[in-house]
Amino acid sequence: MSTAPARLPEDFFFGAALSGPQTEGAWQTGGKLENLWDRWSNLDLTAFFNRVGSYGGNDMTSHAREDFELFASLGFSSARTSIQWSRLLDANGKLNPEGAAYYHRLFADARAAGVEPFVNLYHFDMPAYLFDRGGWENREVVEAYANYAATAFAEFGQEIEHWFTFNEPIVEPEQRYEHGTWYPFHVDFSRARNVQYGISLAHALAVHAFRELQAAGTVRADARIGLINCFTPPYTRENPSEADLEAVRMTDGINNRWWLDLVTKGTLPQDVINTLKERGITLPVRPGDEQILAQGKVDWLGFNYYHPARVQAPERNEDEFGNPVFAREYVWPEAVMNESRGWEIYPKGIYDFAMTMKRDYPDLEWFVSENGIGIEEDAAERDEQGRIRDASYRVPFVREHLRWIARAIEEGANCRGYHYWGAIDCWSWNNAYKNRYGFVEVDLSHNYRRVPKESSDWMREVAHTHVVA
Ligand code: BGP
Repeated sequence: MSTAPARLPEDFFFGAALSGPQTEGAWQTGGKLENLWDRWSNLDLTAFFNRVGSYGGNDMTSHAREDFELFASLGFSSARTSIQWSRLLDANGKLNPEGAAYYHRLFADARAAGVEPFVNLYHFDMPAYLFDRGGWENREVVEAYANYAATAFAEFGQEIEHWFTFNEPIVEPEQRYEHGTWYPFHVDFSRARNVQYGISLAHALAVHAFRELQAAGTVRADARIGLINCFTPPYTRENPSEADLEAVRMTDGINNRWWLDLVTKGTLPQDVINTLKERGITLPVRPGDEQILAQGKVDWLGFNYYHPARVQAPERNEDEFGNPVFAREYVWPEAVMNESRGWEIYPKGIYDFAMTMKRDYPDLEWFVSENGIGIEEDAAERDEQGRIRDASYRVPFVREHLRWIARAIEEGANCRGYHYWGAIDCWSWNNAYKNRYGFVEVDLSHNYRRVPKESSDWMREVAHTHVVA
C-alpha cells in the first residue's frame, strides 16, 4: 500500500471503547452484586496476572470526569462503555436505584465533556447468581436478560442514542465452555453451542424490547441498536485442499456468519446448523424460537478487530474429550506477531472484512468498535516529561489499520468510525494490567493516576485532521 497520507471522511468519528467490568471498580458499593469476574477472583486470585482481580477496574468511578475530558482532548467524540447487569438490577431483577443513579451520573459526565456515550449491555459479566441458575443454557436466564435490557431501555431511553446488546457474544461460548480458559473452564463443544444459541435468543429478545419501547416513545426516536462482535476474517494456506476450505467454512460460520445472519436476516446459517447436526450437535430449539430470532435484525454493527483467523484442515475429527474438531490453527510463515498478547498483527484484515461486508451485507452500516495494541512493559522507557515512549510501536499499529479503513471507505465500505480499545489503560480480565493498550497510562503505584503517553499527540492530530500520516 502507498505510504502517502490517507484521508478519512469529514463525518468519520473517533472514540474510545471500554467496558464496565474493566474500568468501574467500586465492585461492592452501591448495591452491586457479584459478577462472574468477582466470583473467579474470589475463588482463585492466582489465576490473575500479579494477583490483580476484578475489584478495582481502572478506578474510573473516581476518575470519570477526568477520563471523559481526556477522551475529548484526544479528539474523540464518543465513548462506548457497558452497563453492568450486576449493578443496574438487584437479585430480584428489579432496578437498583443506586445503580441507576451511577449510570445517569456517568453518562452526564460524558456529555459534560462533549463525549457521546454509546451503551453496551453485556461484556462477559453475568451476575453470579444467574450463572448458578444455569447461565445462558437456561431459558429463564435468557429471559432475565431481556428483562434487564428492557429495564435499561426504560431507564435511559431518553438519554442514550446508541445501544448495543452484546460485546463479542462468541467469546463466552469459546472461553468459558469450549476452550476451558475462563471460569468455569468447560471443554465441551456442544454446551458452547447451546450457550451461543441462548445468547442469540437473548440478543433478539432485547432488540424486540427496544423496538417496542421505541414505538411507545419510551426510547427516543433517533436511538439505534446494534451488536458488537470480534469478527475474525478467515484465511487458510495457499493452494488449499477441499478440507482446508471446509475448515474455513465452519470457522467463519460459527464465529462470523452466525452473528451476521442473525443481525441482518434474523436467522442462523443453515449450512452451519446442518453440519453441526451431522456431527451430533443439536441446538436446544423450542417452538417459537424462529419468531424470536427473526426479531434480531439491527440498525448497525460494531466490528472489533485485533487479529485474523488462520486455519487449516484438522488432523483428527474429534478431540480426546469426544468434541468435534472442525479446524486447527495454520501458522502463516509471514505472520507478524504482537508477542505480548500472542496475536498476529494484520492490518489488511480490516479491509478484507470491509470488502466482505460490502459484498454480502451492503446495506448495513458499521464501525470499528475496538482495535488496539496491548504491550507488556509499556513503561520501559519514558521521555523527559515522564511520558511513556510508546509512539514507535503504537502509532504504526493504529496508522496501518486506519489506512486500510480509509482505503475500504474509498472503495465503498459502509464504515462510519473507529473506537480505540482501552484508550486509557484498563484491567484486561485475567491478564489484569499485564498488557497496556492506552494512549494514556494508568499508574498503579500512584492511585491510578492518568498520564498521557507519547502516542497521544499523534492520535490527537489524526482525530482532529482526519489525515492519517
Ligand atoms: C476484546 C474485549 C475487550 C478487551 C480486548 C483486549 O476481546 O472486548 O474487553 O479486553 O479484547 O483483549 P485483552 O484484554 O484480552 O488483551
